Amino acid sequence: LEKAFSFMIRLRIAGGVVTPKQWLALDKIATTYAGGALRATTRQTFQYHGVIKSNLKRTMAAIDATLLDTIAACGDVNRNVMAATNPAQVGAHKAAYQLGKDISDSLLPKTSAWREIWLDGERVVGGEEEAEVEPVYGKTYLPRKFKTVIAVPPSNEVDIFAHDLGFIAILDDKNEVTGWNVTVGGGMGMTHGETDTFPRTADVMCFVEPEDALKTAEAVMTVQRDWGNRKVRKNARLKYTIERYGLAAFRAEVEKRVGKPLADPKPFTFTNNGDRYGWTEGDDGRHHLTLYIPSGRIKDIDGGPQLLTGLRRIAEIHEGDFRLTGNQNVIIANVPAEKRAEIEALVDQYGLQKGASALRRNSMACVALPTCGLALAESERYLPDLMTELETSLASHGLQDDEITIRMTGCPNGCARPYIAEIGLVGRGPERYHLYLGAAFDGSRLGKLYGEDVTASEIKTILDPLFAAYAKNKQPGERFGDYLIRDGYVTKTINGPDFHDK
Ligand code: SRM
Ligand code: SF4
Repeated sequence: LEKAFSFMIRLRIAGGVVTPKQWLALDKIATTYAGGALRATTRQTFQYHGVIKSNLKRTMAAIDATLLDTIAACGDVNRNVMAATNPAQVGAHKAAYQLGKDISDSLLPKTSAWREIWLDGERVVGGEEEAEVEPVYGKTYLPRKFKTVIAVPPSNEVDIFAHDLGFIAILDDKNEVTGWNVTVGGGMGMTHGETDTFPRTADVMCFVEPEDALKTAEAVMTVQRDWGNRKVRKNARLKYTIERYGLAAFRAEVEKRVGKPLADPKPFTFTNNGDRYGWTEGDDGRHHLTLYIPSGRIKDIDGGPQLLTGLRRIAEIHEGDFRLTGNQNVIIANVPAEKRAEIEALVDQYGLQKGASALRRNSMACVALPTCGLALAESERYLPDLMTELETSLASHGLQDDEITIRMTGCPNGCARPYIAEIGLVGRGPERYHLYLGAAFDGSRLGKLYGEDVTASEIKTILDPLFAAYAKNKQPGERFGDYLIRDGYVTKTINGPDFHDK
């Protein structure tokens, strides 16, 4: 008798765009094989948990039938490419999505192994020859995972500074994209107690014309392929390569591979790294509704919101599309004006838009226990309770409407990008966390360790006086993270190597 193995399956959905037809199929897979839940991730895709071994092939075949797959969703390759979701900026969003899709397609491993393994050996036409050579990855792929994102200011919803490679849209006065600033060397993961590992915010390296963007993406990835550390895995990400060689040498090598000098970055401004909740209207008169999905878990809750059923009902009548955001939320996008009332009625009927506090709207938690084998502490299951306590504390200081980012992870890998949240909590052991403070609200600066091995019950006690001081002393418009630095509670982190300094 074999053990009852169960698996997590992660899809690849470049830019997080899903059609209503795909949504319905993905929902069906969730109800048939994955315990009735879809889990929106911090990288704009879906995971299924609890798929039992005997259903793996059937699940993969059902995913294939939606014209989606799981290729490169894990592994030492270019992972699911994230792109800005704001459908209200129509032209810029299209350009960002297209660049993300192009990069995803061109840096996708060409192997036919996925079809061979999961679809009973069926090979796509020409797949056999393609499988022989991996034109970009070669035989040894990359030293480590590689993550790419596309941002459209003023929103930094994709957290551009947390990724190996990023493109920031530079817009003209009509909101059209004139080119892209290229960022390199961001990343979150580190190991507790090993200061030669650290999160790092990306450098803004150069500006490229639209026609050079794809070539530049490939050049950055192949320099990392060739220069990345293949001996020490914990130092293999691009962020360490940039630290080792220096940005100037890295840029020179990228220019060599692109075949021309690249211009210096152009000015840009981000205002936040969260989502725009509620309804927005695009330049083209279409309507978009961003729903807050607690930790991205789309399921029906007894006596609570019926997220799975409600979104299914909406998918059945929706003529636009759905967009997953990098903050684990869902946008019902491109709703024609005449359909809005019908969608709104379903949103109300299934309780999809229950008012969430400002803190919750700016929160994220990774999966952690019970499914993540690397978790040292709770995250997704604990953050909601902690936030209930913090909401009371914030309200007692009149801060209930202040937007403060809070993120929690069950271990230092940083899957919910906690080091760039104004309140970052990182699991150390059962019910114990490191507390990081002083990150920037727009995701451009890392926090600093403020509370070591803090027990769950101590978190509120530590934060309460800081909220009080912030409420009393903040300057107009000053963010919590900035305030804590100005008043000397924590020192400013520059970009990463100084993250562990006091
Ligand atoms: Fe992650 C590993 C979940 C985004 C950094 N991550 C894992 C694994 C697969 C655990 C494992 O290796 O056994 C987790 C599966 C848990 C489960 O039960 O489902 C896991 N990571 C997630 C997700 C689902 C978190 C979430 O709650 O949404 C996110 C899925 C991403 C996706 O859709 O592709 C997720 N992981 C991230 C991010 C955020 C991002 O990419 O924007 C990071 C930090 C950014 C970065 O990469 O630097 C991240 N995950 C890691 C790391 C540390 C990498 C490093 O450089 O040190 C690991 C462990 C590893 O790679 O060895 C990891
Ligand atoms: Fe698991 Fe750690 Fe990632 Fe959370 S941060 S999902 S505990 S690997």
